[in-house]
Amino acid sequence: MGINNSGYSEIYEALHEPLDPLLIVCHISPDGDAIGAALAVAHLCDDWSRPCVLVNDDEIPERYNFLPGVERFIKTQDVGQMFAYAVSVDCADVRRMGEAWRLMIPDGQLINIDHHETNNHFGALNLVESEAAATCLVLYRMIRENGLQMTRALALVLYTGIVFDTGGFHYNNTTPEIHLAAANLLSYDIEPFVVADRVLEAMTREQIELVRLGLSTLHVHESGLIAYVAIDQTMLKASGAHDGDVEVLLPYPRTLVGVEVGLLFRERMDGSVKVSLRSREIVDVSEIALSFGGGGHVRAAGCEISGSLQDVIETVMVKVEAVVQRAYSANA
Ligand SMILES: [Mn+2]
Repeated sequence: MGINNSGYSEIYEALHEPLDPLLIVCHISPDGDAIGAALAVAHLCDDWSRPCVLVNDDEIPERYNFLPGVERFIKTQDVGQMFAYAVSVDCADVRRMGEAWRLMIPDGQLINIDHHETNNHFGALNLVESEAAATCLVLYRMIRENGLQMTRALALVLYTGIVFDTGGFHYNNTTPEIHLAAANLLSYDIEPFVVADRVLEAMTREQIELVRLGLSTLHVHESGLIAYVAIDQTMLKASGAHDGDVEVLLPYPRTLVGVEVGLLFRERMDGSVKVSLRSREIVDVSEIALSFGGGGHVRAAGCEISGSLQDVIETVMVKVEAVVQRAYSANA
């Protein structure tokens, strides 16, 4: 456990004891771990008869429609109440909560439950375990340590977060502990194929079209160590896909043999560019993301930079080249 962390029982009591409604927020552009973790807290609240509201600035991607309770998410702009109690899950810093943090009253109590290395302990109470592969694993530990009851709905959302953040048990964050947790969760009548299919594999026709267009932009650095794809608004419109669908392109640049850092650049409507970074074995991409005001993990990180797509690509590539070069000379 990290510095300034609260214990599992303290977090449990803070979630369980107040009767006031709890605001549950996961990060903007929510992914499987964020959504799973937010829903897990909501299912716990249901078990305790504590009212709660699930809020996000963004739409929940349709691939998560199979999750119990997902229809309860409300867009931040549609929430007409303020909260004295809130929990953020899978958010490395307060900005990742988007506009939803404004729904807290000034003296409100925020509980920060997360697993990002770059988490800055912004909560009144913090449970940040950066060695955990997923926020859903942090919640699983909290549930087990407090002897709380597991239900099928809870098991399904937690399993989903774990599958997502381990890339289907592919990444190096896949530990014996997480397999044991997954085994336990599967015993609640969970179908592993349904989760892997919906969360990691299934693509809509529009998403496949986006992959086709996106891969045509593939650029490989002369070193062979860096590759990126870039999606602009024209391609997004041509594919018919939504903004949140662009993530389907994320795995490809790093998949190329020999590539250490793979990047995805996506042009946003507001004149900014979202940059997602993945590394294979050596480079710490969270450091690169952090230098541009973003954050994340050693092997997966992201940031948002204002500027034109081409300018942002150039700026980021200069930084990535320098970091890759340094990493390889240190390893030589
Ligand atoms: Mn996560």
